[in-house]
Amino acid sequence: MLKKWSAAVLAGALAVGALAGCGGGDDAGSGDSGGGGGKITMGFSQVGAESGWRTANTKSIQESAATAGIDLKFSDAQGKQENQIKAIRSFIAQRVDVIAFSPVVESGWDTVLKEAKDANIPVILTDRSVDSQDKTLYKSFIGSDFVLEGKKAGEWLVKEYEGKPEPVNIVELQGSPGAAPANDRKAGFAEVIKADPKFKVIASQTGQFTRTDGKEVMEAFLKAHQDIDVLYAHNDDMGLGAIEAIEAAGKKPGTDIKIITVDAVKDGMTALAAGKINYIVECSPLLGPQLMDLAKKVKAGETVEQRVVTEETTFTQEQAKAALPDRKY
Ligand code: GZL
Repeated sequence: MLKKWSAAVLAGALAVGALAGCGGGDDAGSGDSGGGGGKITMGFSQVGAESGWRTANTKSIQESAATAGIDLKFSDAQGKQENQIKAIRSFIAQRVDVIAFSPVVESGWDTVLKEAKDANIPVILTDRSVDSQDKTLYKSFIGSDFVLEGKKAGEWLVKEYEGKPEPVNIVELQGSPGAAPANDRKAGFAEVIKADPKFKVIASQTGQFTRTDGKEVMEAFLKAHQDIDVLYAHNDDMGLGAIEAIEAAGKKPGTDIKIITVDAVKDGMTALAAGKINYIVECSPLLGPQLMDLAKKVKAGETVEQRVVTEETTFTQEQAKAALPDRKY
């Protein structure tokens, strides 16, 4: 008798387990593995690990996925578009529930995004956008307005040199070639300073968003130009590398050469508080929580905003001193 009873219990237990598995399993037909109340799986392709901002952004994505109970498949593209395309194709093959990525460059995404759309896997862009004309290729883009960031940098410079007639010679350290923040921060800054011909960009070159390249390019700028008044660097890391070059050349960063950067990571804010940088335009890397909320809404079939602009501000030296103690990154 006992044997028959235990067999029935075992059969029942197996049936329940199987049902629970169906809810969390992946139904290859629709690619819907979250609909049955199962864990959402997100494939995320990250640009790389080029800067302090990127490190903080990766931390935000990974911690937010864990908090949201989302199973994160994370891939580091090491700055290469072909690696991101490979990762997205792998996520499609694995039939993840949602794909999110920060496009290393703006162009060349339509083919692989169409493959994700044909596989019925929603895509969310985070941090950087793409120049695809077909807005149905992604559900939402969450990130900063980089043109506005460039304009804020230009507006500070215009105010700083108000009433001073002499020419203002500017050198510019651009972000990585083809990247939306590099293109847009350059455009926004140029748009503002073109109002007054005294502002002259005498040299502009990519520093790849890294300290190492920022230092090397600034060394070259200093060798070629004795009359540099201002450095505009598209991120803190290149500005920090440039500070090393400026000091090695016997000049005082923030005094002999005024410096404007973008990001507001801790090392940048520390240099700003010390007067080695003069102004920082913030670009928040803490996109994780909003990305995970968007992923859950997209997976639940809810309509989401196609464009989510992140909140950010600007910092002077005094503001940096006040903000540093509470800085999260
Ligand atoms: C901006 C981000 C940029 C940062 C850099 O959203 O894409 O890339 O400004 C980072 O520090 O390397």
